[in-house]
Amino acid sequence: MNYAQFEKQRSWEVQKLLPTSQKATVFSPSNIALSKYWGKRDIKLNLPTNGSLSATLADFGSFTTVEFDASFVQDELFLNGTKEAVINAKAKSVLDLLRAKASVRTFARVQTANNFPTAAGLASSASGLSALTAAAAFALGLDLPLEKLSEVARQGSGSACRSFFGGFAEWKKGERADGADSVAFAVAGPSHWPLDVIVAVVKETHKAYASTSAMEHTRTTSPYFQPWIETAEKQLALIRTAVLKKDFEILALETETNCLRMHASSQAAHPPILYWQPKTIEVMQMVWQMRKEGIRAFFTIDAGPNVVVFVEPQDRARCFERVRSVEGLQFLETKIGEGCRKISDNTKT
Ligand code: 2P0
Repeated sequence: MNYAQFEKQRSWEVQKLLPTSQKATVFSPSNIALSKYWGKRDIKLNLPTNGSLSATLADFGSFTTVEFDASFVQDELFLNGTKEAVINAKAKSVLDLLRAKASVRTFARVQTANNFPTAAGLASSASGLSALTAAAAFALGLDLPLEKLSEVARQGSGSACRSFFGGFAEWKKGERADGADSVAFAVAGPSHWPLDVIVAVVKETHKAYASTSAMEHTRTTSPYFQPWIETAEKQLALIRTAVLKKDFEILALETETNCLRMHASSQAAHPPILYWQPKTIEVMQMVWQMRKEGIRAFFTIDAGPNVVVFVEPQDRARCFERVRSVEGLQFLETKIGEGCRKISDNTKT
C-alpha cells in the first residue's frame, strides 16, 4: 500500500486540526528476528536477557500519525480506525517518556494503521511502537538520534527498537540497570544482502499466547530457559558474523537452531506453550528438503504458527513454487527493506 492509498483508507481521520495542534506522520516497518529476543531481565524497562538481531521487512508496517493538542482531555489511540476504549499501556508509556523529554503535559491522539493483515502474525507491536515513538517525537519537535528513539521504543515493546534501522539491526542486551545501553544499531543496510522473504500464514486453531506474557511464563517456569539464554548470546555473535560475511550456510543453520531453541524453551514451560500447527512443521520440513536440493532458503518462526522463509533472490521462484504446494496456507511476499521513515513533517497549526 502506498501513502495515497493509505490516506484514502483512513477515512476515519476526520478530526479538524485545532490552532494549537502539532502533528507528524511516519511509516515504520515490521522486523523478523533471526536471533530472537525471548526473556526479560527487567519487566518495567523491557530489558532483555539476551541480545537479538533482525531483518527489517520492506513492505509491511504501520503508518502512524500523532497529534498533540492542548484541547485533548486524554490520550486516545485509533487502531485501523477503531478507538481503543483506554489507550494501551505500551503506547501510553512511550507517550509519557517523550512528554517528559519535551517538558509538556499535552495529551495525544494516535491514529495508526497496519498495512498487513493481523492474521499474518507479523510483529505489529514492533512496527506500531516504533512508528508511535518516531511520530510522537517529531510532533513534539524532539530532535533525537535513532539510537535514542530505539531506547524509548524499547520501553513500549522490545522488538520495536530494531525497526528504526533498515537491513539488519541488532538490539544490544546492555549491562546498565537503567537500560541506557540496551539500544539498537544497524548491522548492515538493505542492499548488503537483498534476501527475499515469504511468509507462510498458517491458520490458528486457538488464539496465540501473547509474547509478553509467554516469554515471562517461560522465564519463570521452564527448566530450558537458562540454557536458552546461555546459548543465545553465542548464537547472536555467529548470526551477526554470518550476516556481515554473507555466509548463507551458517546463517541458515544458526537462525533455524536459534528459532527451535526459543520454541523448545517455551514448549518446556509449565504448563507448556506450543505455537506450532501441523502445517508449521510441514513448511519447516519442506524448507529442509529444498535446501538439500540446492535451493538457498531457511526459515524462522515467531510467537505464532506462521513460518517466515528467507531465500536468495536467484532461488525465489523455485522456493515459492514449492512452498505454495503446501495446501491450505496463505502467502505474503516481501524483501529486506528500509527502516522507520518520516511521511510528513511536524506541522504546527
Ligand atoms: C523477537 N519476539 O525477537 C521475538 C521472537 C517474538 C518471538 O520480540 O513484551 O512484542 O512488548 O517487549 O517485542 C515479541 O515480543 O514483546 C518478540 P514486549 P515483543 O522478535
